[in-house]
Amino acid sequence: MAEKNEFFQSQIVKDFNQEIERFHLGPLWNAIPALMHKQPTPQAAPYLWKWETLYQKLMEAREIFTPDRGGERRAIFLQNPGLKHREPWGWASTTQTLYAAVQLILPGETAPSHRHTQSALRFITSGSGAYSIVDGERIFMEEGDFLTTPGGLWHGHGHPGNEPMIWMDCLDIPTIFALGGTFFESYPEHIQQPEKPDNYSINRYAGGLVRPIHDRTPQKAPLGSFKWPQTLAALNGLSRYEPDPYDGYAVEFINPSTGKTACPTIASWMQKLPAGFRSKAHRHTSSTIYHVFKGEGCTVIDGVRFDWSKGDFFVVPNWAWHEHVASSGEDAYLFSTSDLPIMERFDLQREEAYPENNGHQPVTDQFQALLP
Ligand code: GTQ
Repeated sequence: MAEKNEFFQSQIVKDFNQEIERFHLGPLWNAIPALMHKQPTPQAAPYLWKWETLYQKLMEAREIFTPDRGGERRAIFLQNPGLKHREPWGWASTTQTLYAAVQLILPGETAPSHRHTQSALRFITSGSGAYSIVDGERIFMEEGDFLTTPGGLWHGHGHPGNEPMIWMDCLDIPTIFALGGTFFESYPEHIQQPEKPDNYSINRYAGGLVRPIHDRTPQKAPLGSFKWPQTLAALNGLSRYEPDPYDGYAVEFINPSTGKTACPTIASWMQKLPAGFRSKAHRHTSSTIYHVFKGEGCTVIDGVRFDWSKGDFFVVPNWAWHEHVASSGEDAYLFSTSDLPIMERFDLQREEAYPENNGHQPVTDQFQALLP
């Protein structure tokens, strides 16, 4: 082995590699260990953004950027430090495949309607009174609601209410960029006008998974928004029984006309970790972005402890060991999104339980989050 390595570092090989580079050719013999490794070696770093930091930066952006000055939306994205080298703009990668941002809209503002091939979803972190107009339906938003805008649908936002609103966006921007499938189009007018009654799909699907009689044909987004009280009721029902050893009590948002993920490329869950709950560790090829909706606790990722509290965001990269702990004082609620549907479509999804120490990793370090 040592001899082999020496050979691949030898002058004759180096010279040859350099020679073919001129012709835009590459030497597989040197590249293969880095490109075809035994198992995933994520380039995304485990990372955590404190709410205090995100909130302060949004408040600074509030004065500087307004939707009518261009830029479409007042959104600040979470750039994974391990993926900054991607050009341009780090592909706005929060994980290798997904983008996440926080967006602020003020009373009286509108964000123009547009459509793109990227799929989007939103989770409302604070405030109420604004709407998203998706495919001609104004969907009013409140804390804890989950909204989906699958690729190709016109969407804009408006805020007739009276308090600032903040939500999380998650899109498959890095994936669509890598695949070369990006299309973007502005609506011919500033913002689309309602073509359906307000909250139409929410009202029609108020029974949860019971669907209206003629909705038997699969649609992209038959239900545009999943209201928090319904999600909570589902979690409360689930909480009467044993928790999942890795995720506590978790429900997945699904498209009621297909039974598949609410967004075709992004899976999303709300999960409750009861006070004092400690999960076991596992890892999977899908990567996850978490938002702490309520409560506090920590997640151990590859042996490093990430402490979190309400409002924080953190990333578990693909194939990273992870386990969650909720503080003893109160239940924790985590909203999360992942590229599971992408991995499943490429037949890449794999999962492994942490094999030692009754499923718990030794903790070797603690993450120091940046504060404003
Ligand atoms: O609100 O439609 O963070 O189109 C990125 C792209 C938000 C949005 C983002 C978008 C939006």
